[in-house]
Amino acid sequence: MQSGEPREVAAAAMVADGRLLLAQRVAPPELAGMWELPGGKVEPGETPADGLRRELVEELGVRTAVGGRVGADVPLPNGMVLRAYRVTLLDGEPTALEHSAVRWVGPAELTAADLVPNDRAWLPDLLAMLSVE
Ligand code: DCM
Repeated sequence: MQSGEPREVAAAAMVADGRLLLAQRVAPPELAGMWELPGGKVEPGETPADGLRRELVEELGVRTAVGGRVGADVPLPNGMVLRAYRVTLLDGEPTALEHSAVRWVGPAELTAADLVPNDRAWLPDLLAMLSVE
């Protein structure tokens, strides 16, 4: 267990062909139907990259490579911290195994998307990422 560090939720900023992958949440009720960067809780003993790669297998059925951070830390009400990472798709087509849908979005669709409030904070960073792809 990393002492002194809050537990982390790691989220994937996965970009391919100038588009970003969004996934539609099914729960909790107040977030259901909204779109997020897929990911989840890093387990004790996992690095954030390990945890994120595992979550992306479970949620999307894809093999990925995890790169550097995108955007700022987002403190979560439960004392955890949410962090986004650049992710590259290595193998597979992202499939909504635990979400209601997934879709690839360009800058205009991303700006218009009904993002979960935590992820909306990253919008400028995500748009910058898309514009340099
Ligand atoms: N979360 C978020 N944005 C993401 C991924 C997760 O705000 N892109 C939040 C929702 C939950 C917590 O992190 O408060 C844990 O995520 P999950 O419920 O998906 O395990």
